[in-house]
Amino acid sequence: MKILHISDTHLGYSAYRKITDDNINQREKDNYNSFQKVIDNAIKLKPDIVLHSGDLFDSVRPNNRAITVSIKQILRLSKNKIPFLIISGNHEQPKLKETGHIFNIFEHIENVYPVYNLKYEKYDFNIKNESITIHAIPQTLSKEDFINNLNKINIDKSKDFNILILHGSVKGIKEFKMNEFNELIIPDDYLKKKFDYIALGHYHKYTKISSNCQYAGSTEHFSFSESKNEKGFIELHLEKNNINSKFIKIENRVILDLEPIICSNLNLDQIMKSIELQIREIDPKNKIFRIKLEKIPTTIYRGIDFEKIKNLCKDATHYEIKANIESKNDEKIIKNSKIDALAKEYTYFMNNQNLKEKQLLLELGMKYIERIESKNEDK
Ligand SMILES: [Mn+2]
Repeated sequence: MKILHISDTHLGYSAYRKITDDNINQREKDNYNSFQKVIDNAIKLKPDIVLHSGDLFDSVRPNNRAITVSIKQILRLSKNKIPFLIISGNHEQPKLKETGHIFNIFEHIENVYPVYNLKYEKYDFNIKNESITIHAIPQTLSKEDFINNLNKINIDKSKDFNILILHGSVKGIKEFKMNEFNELIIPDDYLKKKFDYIALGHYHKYTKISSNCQYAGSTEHFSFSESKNEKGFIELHLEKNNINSKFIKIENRVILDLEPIICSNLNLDQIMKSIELQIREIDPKNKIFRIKLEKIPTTIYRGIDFEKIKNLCKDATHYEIKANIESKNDEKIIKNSKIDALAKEYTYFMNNQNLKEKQLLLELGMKYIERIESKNEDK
């Protein structure tokens, strides 16, 4: 039996300011393309089942484009009679039941099995004379609920295969935490149970915990910290007492977190040269990258020719400069040129407005700018 395991597609995610010719956020569009590539692969590989281990959408209320893309791609599987089973992840799970769940739109689509009712559900399939049970737990409202549901699962020994699908981080392994307030913790002893395969979602890096327990990872890079990870999905071959799996990589837009330039013993000219060299080496066209300046004194930072850098990077999809500034009184300041640019623009705009509440709006606006723009920092 052939199964594809995909995860964390986060449809509706957007980032940075670059927009496409049709006025869509470039990163939002990139992410739709990555999802489409995965479905293209699925159609080509003709698996018996496709599993999605959560965070199909980036938010509880995805925008209309994200919904349209999801339906369009999932219908391709449906029309090819490939069962698609998906559990809800923490990103798309509303905190209140009354909100209603976006996965409701997948009800009544043939061959699509959305699991989002806050509790354990079990699905049986018979495929080419082999039987399989999929034990699925979606995002629950509390950590206790999650454990209670885990305890309800019994492996069905009458079936050829039993698969478990979950969305959460593995207990005791700090690396798998995404540091989100509602993430669920999977007890590690649970992963030793005799499932033929455990399909995990939530952690964005493809990770083989054991031969039969894997994170598929996300299908797109969602932060600089993921820039070194390959993105794709898992192809599984299940045979009696034998599982074979391979990771299938998809091509995404290039994202680079460049090696930091240690500035403490360099003068302004040398720093500018190092920056220029880094930019030339990567060829910025259509790429996303971050330049990092470490230990740069305030006085030198002020002299950086940001206009020149902007010009060298004009074909990039996005670039930013993160500077760890060292001031005289040893105070550490982290500057981000991107935040600076928007903040300056906003301050200039506000100062030219004739409004009574100018000062208040200026302060509020700056707070929002910092909050939004630092969202993708340091991840
Ligand atoms: Mn998640």
